[in-house]
Amino acid sequence: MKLNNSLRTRTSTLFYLAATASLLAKVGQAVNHANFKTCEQSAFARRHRLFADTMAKKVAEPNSKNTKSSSSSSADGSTHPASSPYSVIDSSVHLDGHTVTASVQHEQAQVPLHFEIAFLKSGTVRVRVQEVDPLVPRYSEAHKHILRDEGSSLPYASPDDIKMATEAVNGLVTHTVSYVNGSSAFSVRMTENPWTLEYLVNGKPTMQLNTSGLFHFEHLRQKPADGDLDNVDGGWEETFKNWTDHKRRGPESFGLDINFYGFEHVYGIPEHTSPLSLKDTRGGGEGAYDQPYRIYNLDVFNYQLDSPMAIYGSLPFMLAHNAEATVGVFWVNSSETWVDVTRKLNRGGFKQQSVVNTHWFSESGTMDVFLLPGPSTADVYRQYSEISEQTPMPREFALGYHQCRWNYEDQEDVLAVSAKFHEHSIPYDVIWLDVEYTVGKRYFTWDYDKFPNPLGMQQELARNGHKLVTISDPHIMVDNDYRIWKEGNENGYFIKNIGGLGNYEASCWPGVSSWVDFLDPAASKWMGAQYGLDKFPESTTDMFVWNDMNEPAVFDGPEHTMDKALIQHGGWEHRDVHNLYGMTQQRSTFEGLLAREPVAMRPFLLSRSFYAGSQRYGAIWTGDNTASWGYLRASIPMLLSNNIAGMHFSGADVGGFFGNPDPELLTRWFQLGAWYPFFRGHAHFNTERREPWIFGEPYVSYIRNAIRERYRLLPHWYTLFREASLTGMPLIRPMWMEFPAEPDLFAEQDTFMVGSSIMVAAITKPDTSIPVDVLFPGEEPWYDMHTHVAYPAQLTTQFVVDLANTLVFARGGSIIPTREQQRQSSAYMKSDPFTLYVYVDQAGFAAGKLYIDDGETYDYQSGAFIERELTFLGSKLISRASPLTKNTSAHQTFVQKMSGINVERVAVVGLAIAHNVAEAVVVENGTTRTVNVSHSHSSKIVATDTVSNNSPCIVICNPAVFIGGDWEISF
Ligand code: NBV
Repeated sequence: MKLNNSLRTRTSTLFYLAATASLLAKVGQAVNHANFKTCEQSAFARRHRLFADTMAKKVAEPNSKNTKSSSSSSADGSTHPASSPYSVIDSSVHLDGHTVTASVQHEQAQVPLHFEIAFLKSGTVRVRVQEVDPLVPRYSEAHKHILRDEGSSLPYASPDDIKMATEAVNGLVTHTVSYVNGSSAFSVRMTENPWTLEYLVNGKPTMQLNTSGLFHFEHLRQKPADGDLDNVDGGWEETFKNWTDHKRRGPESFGLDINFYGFEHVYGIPEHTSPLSLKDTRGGGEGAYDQPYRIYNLDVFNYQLDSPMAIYGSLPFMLAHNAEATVGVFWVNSSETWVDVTRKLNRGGFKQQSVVNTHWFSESGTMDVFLLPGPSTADVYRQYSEISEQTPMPREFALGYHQCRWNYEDQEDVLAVSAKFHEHSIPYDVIWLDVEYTVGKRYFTWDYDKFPNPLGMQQELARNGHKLVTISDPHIMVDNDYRIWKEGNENGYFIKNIGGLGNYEASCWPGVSSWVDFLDPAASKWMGAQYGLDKFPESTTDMFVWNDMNEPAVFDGPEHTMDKALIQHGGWEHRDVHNLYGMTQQRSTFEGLLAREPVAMRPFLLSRSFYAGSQRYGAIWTGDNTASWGYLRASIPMLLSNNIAGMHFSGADVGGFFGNPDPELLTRWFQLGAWYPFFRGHAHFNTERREPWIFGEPYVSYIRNAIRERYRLLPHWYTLFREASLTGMPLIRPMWMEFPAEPDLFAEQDTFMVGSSIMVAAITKPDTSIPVDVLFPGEEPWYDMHTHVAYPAQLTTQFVVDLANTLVFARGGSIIPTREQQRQSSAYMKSDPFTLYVYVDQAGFAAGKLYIDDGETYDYQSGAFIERELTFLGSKLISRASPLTKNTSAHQTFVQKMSGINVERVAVVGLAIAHNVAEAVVVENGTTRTVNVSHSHSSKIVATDTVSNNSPCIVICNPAVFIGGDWEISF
């Protein structure tokens, strides 16, 4: 059925004009802080901070009345003041299989709490707490949405490997639960009175719980009669601006301190604009914050840089790192959460070490926290992958460049932009349509005045290997003539008003709208089905999806989102599940896209909001940034933090959403964006056009080079996704992750790694005459990837980088696969040959991987992939199948399909060998042949220092070895 423009209602148009005008007025302004709560304005958060203050005072005055305070000693002699009103009820500690249970009680409350402390196979410890007998059920299903297999079959340790011993240590009854796994010994020491928990790895304390005494659990209670309602500090109701939040269950929050002993740096818990190494949030020195990091998905217009404010997405996963170890914390809860960070640095003290104190508090639900012991970063991600699914293999085209704008006006505009890319020989994969393609923001409709032939448009794009993405938001316009609203209403698929009766209605883009309740499996399935080819008019399998505004953004709601007391599926309040909203929409879209084709193809979708678990469904981006150097620079720690937390496939709007970038900024943004896992240019409708060619020469050439570099390295990116999908390792990594024992790198955020073999030193300041310092870490040489000039490790070098250049270095010891032929889109590169760059280390060694599959189906799960391990030593390059190769018929068919796809070039960089080598010997399939070798030296030097070590580069010309076979090339 074709919906025509008569469906555009007055409400929608008027509303839209008003909203647009007010937006335009605001662009360029700072965030309106008054619209968002501070910690002091969020009643439960305020209570937890007050509690923390009280406890801190008690520690300072240990002899004050009513204080249960004592000091316990750690294995290495460190002491921690434990002062807490909570203690274990006598004889309640039991070891039952892999779980220790205990009942814990506040010194004044008569409501016992049930604690479960369990070991998982890899050494991860899970701590869960709620009332022994809750008055009414708490929301305890967050893990079902977040964890692997809905958290139902986590790999717990075998009970035989777990032992518990009880003894008195310094007068405190202490239970030590030990678990040995391979060469690592894990133990948890729990004191009874007060209750504390310390996690030791190989005898060393790492994470400590409640050693600052901040564990605080607001047990559920009867609501007093209205007249007697004792609304202690916002427990039953609180007001923010014009909104009053009536809490039907009263106060039900909880908080806990998790202290990282021996650490100075913590990372993660996106999405914030804070630096990579998280700043202190209380009592810190200059530049520290005075607010905790907030974990509450919000549409924050004009978000501020260098702030702990919540923005669109979040993921409560934190890492702590020191030169010896990395450990992690995963806080599984879907309600509003805050995290305070304070550090005590103690670098020289006898037996005293630095500690990072973190204080976590959530508004509702149950306490469910995982402690991941590491000790290496790879171990932490292995442990994380045990409980949380990792990023799956994406659709290959999604790694190419995406061109977006609010809005490409009409069909002609879309096709003209596409043609311009071809005219300028700039590859791109996807062109995007923002809200204006619809009839009055009714998703799943087309405005046929602007897009008279959407099918023809998609076919035209597809002919050149391009895809289309259309936007689809979760707010559904209230309109009885709009099929989606009508069906959703008839079936009760929308979020309900407070009290549970009637659809919640509020304003968003289309005007008065209702919101799909994705928590309801039937609603989720129904909405997902709208992406079916039979449902979404004129859609094709080359069309993909963008879910925006899914925090959810509500124009006239508290903090621009939903009232917490609204009712969702199962009778739960929105309060309990707020942070899941975006993720559940992503899940619905993902499942809908998956179901739309007879043969499952990997979906691609982009979401603005995210939460733990979102990584399973697609990419996210950092929302509405601004065209300024500050936002360019901030994109690095933001995307690194996402990657640290497991939300790998992320990007920032290239060019900046608001405002107009000048040519220098735009060029630098493309040069950096080419290294974002998700690479998309986007702009607000009120900005001037800034597609790659708009500023003419020389900029268009610089931008072309940046995009082309992305395409050359697509094989490397795809191989990195393979690694992430198997191991959970970030795609882009902070420097410390690859060089964990170099403290100078622990806070580094202008330079980052792409996988383990490429270092990008971002240029995020204007004025090309200002030198950029690069520290080359590790022990092996680094090679400028454009010039092949080598830089020795442990040297800081200054570079003056003109706008044509970027600073990208390959790590000595790595092999990086590329495809050098430039095409219109990644689709046309599928049969192209590969080039292998071998960057040798000091010993003349290098290793790398290459992973290839069909880039679109799930056949790789049955073995339809090629995964090669490449090793270079002593002037010989060897290709062998990775041990993960499955010799199934699917594998054989795929290998057969790939036959003829060869290595067209091997470039060995940095190997000092005789220059008279003229040929190489290729051994493949039992036959031997010789091929030509050429030599080159880099000539271009961008460092200001004189560099004498131009690296030799030996190029083996067209060895023509099969990319999927065993072979050796030597010279
Ligand atoms: O759909 C319009 C925009 C979109 O372009 C942007 O990327 C999103 O972050 N959307 C927000 C809604 C309104 C923004 C002012």
